[in-house]
Amino acid sequence: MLLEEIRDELKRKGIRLSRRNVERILRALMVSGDFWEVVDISESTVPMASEVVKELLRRNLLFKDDSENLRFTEEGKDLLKELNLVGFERISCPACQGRGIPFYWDLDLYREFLEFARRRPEPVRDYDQGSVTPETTVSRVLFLKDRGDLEGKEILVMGAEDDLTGLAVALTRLPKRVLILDIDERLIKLDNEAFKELGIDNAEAMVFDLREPFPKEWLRSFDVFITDPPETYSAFKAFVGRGIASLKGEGSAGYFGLTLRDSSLFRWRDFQKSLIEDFGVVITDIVKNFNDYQNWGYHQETKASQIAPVKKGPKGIWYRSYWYRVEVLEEGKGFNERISDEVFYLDEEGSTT
Ligand code: SPD
Repeated sequence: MLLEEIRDELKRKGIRLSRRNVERILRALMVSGDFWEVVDISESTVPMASEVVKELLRRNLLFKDDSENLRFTEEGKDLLKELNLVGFERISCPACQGRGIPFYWDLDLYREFLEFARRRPEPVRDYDQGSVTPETTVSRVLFLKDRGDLEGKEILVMGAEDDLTGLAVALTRLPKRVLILDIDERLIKLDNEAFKELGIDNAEAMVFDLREPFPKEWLRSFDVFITDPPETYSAFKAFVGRGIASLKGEGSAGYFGLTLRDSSLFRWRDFQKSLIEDFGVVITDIVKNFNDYQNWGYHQETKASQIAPVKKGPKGIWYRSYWYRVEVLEEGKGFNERISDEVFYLDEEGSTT
């Protein structure tokens, strides 16, 4: 009953969640007292985990110790027994960190990428930056290779170039052409300097705001797109819809990350529906926690930090996303309208920008 009671209480506050979300948060709290680790383990949005924890504190089932760790009270422990819940256990392959793709499969690529990743500028809040680890970026490239989406392909990388995925793709020297678009000119400069230094002449980076429609020459022109959209619906449409509009057609593929830290499974259902019904693609892969994000310096300024039930920030990696691959079957139906929606980075589920 408690799971449903908490779910209903939070729903009244406008938070979309299911009883399984509450169960996952309780199971995470059984193995960690660190709020950010609990968000990670339970795969919750920050508003969801914050409100569930606050409700458990209010009901005297949890308390905060002197180091701001969350602990069950005796009453809380009795309840866990009653609910017959077991603490969460992370079971994933230590060799590939659960990605199914070992980043060290191509050590030369990894080492060369690290050289350039050292030049990466600090993340900017205005563009919701927070880059993935170098191991993640290299694994993304190897994932493309594994799926036959790298060699001889024309590849478009859209936004999130703080991850330097476009640079890493180009470093393989395997695609036919790489075009990188990002709003942040610091990253565009870094990429173009790297291509010049290395004599890579089939890759180019350009400043572009993905809220704007693509010019004709980018439509139906690429075999593969890669992106990592902010999690609002308008950003999803702008990034993924435009990506699909850029694809040549049957057999072309798209890659992007979707997180559960800034969006709920309810929104994932909308995204997935949109992929199939609006964009006409099939989802071929969804790899859990493929993308690990390094903490960003502006955390204290974010809504996530303000609504958290604890003042202390995250220690280790807590923000992850799933890696999606979609493929065009007969014909993709992309989206190429201007997006003027102000709610591009933040909405009721998102909080880390
Ligand atoms: N603001 C935190 C960093 C977020 C990076 N973007 C993740 C997008 C997932 N689709």
